[in-house]
Parts: sequence; structure tokens; C-alpha cells
Amino acid sequence: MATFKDFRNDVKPNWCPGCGDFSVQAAIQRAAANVGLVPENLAVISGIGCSGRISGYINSYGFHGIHGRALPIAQGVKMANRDLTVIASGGDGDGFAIGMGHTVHAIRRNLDITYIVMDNQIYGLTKGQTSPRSAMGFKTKSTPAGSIEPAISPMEMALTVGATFVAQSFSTDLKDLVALIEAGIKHKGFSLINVFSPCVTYNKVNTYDWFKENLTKLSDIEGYDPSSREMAMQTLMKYNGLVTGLIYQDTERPSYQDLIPGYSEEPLAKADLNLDQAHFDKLVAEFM
Ligand SMILES: Cc1ncc(C[n+]2csc(CCOP(=O)(O)OP(=O)(O)O)c2C)c(N)n1
Ligand code: SF4
Repeated sequence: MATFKDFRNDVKPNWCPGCGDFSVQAAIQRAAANVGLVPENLAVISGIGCSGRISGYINSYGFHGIHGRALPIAQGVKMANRDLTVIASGGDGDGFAIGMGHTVHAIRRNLDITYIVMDNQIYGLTKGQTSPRSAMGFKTKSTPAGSIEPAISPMEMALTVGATFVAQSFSTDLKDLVALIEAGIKHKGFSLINVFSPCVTYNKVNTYDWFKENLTKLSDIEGYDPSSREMAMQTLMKYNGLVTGLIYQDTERPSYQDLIPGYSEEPLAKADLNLDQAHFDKLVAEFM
């Protein structure tokens, strides 16, 4: 059986000391081992950003894609090889700005993959511009007088577009984060896990202390029921999205792959795709 050490490689992360993304990397490695995966069964697909580098720091199959495009690639990987556990990952800019269209449709499509967003409320890699997760009034080089746009609420967005698994965590809550990633991997459908992962270099507002002061654990809210979409939405609105834990899970809805007529049990990646000459000629003739 693999341990989290088997998911380590020799690449030294070049994140700034103290960046929240270190814990997310460790959490993915631990969760993968805890659910019984081996590196050959896991694919980590990422977009572009500091957070996007994560796919290079985990010993598994990996693909460092292009900005905002982790999800189309991850869905393609899962469709071609349903035997792989697929984790897509990236920053809040990657998933909720340039990649938002993909995020919305991947959520409602409900393919069996786990999407982990490292949400630092800023663009880290490009040296600190406002992201769609930055609060109104947030000052950066791109909004020197303060942002005049309200922040997007990704958890509420996910609930409105038909999500079947919505969770949120804080990078220092390693135990909770590992448990949520495990639950996301086991969920039969699309799981979205938004992780508050502070950028210590450029975001001087949403710091570790700020999150500690402002986050509420759902496990501390009496009677919270993650099977109730209504309660999930009300709670998110009440706490301005600043809750951690399993927000919502629908265990009934089948995944995309379970619904496609004729979708083969045999992964496309393992199928013999060679065409003999007669079939090839027939195909060409059809298009002539
Ligand atoms: C098509 C495209 N547009 C813009 C960029 C520039 N760019 C690279 S990363 C990034 C945003 C990074 O922020 P985020 O996704 O939140 O990740 P972080 O670096 O904060 O982890 C941008 C705008 C790019 N690489 N490609
Ligand atoms: S710039 Fe921010 S997000 Fe990027 S590695 Fe440094 S602390 Fe992390």
C-alpha cells in the first residue's frame, strides 16, 4: 500500500516560504494515500498560476496546462481513462476569472473528478493583481483606488449551477482538508473544494490571522445538514461565504459517465484504436 511519501517527487516547490499552497500539496498527497491510490492511478491536472505548479510537485501523472483550462483537460483525461482518479487544480484567477465558463459547465456536467481551487483572493504569479475573489475596495496595482467590483461567491455559484459536492477549507486545517479531499475523491461526480490558501507575499489583507478570525466551521453550527441545498445557500449568505467544511453533497445524482449511452466500460486509453486499411478507406469514402 502506498503512503503519502510515495506521492512525493524530487522537485522542490518554488512557492514563497509560508505560501498556503504547501499545505494543499501535502493534503492531496495524504488524501491520495488514505483512499488507497498508488501514483499510477492518479492524474493531477493544473492551470497556470503559482498554484498551478502543484501538478509538478506530486508524484503521479500530471499536466500543467494553460491558464483557465485545467478543467477541459482534466475532463478529457477522465473521459479517456475512467480508471484514473483525476484531480484538477489551480488558483481563483484560473478557475473563477478566465476559466469560469469551464468551471460552471464542468460543475453542472458532473463528471467524476475533484477540482481543488487554491483561493488566495489575488493573482499571485503575475505579482498581485485583483482577482474576482478580491473584496470591494481591495487595493492592488491593478486597482490602486480599490476594487469597484464585488467578489464572486464560488460556493453559491456552484449550488446554483447544479453542483453535487461543494466544500470549503483553510490550508492550515490540514486534517479537515485531507478528509474533504478524500470525500471528494470518493464522491461519484464532480467535487469542488475551494481552499483558502493565503498569498503571504501580495495579499496583506486576507492573511492567516484574518482567516482565523473570520472563518466559521460548519461542524460548529448546530443542526447543519449538508444534504440540504436550501440550508447550504442560507448559511453561505448568512456567513458571507466564510464557512469551512462539507457545504453540500447530493449522493443520488449519477455522474456524467454513468449517463452517456454506450460509454464503454473499457477505457478509451486502453482500447485498440488502430484502423485497418479497409475501414480507413470506407471512412474516407464517406467524406468524399
Ligand atoms: C491566457 C492567459 N492570460 C493571462 C495569463 C497571465 N496569468 C498567469 S497566472 C495569472 C493569474 C494567476 O492568479 P491565480 O489563478 O489566482 O493563481 P495564483 O498565482 O494566485 O496561485 C495570469 C493572469 C496567462 N498566463 N495566460
Ligand atoms: S506569490 Fe503568493 S501565491 Fe505565489 S508562491 Fe508566493 S505566496 Fe504563494
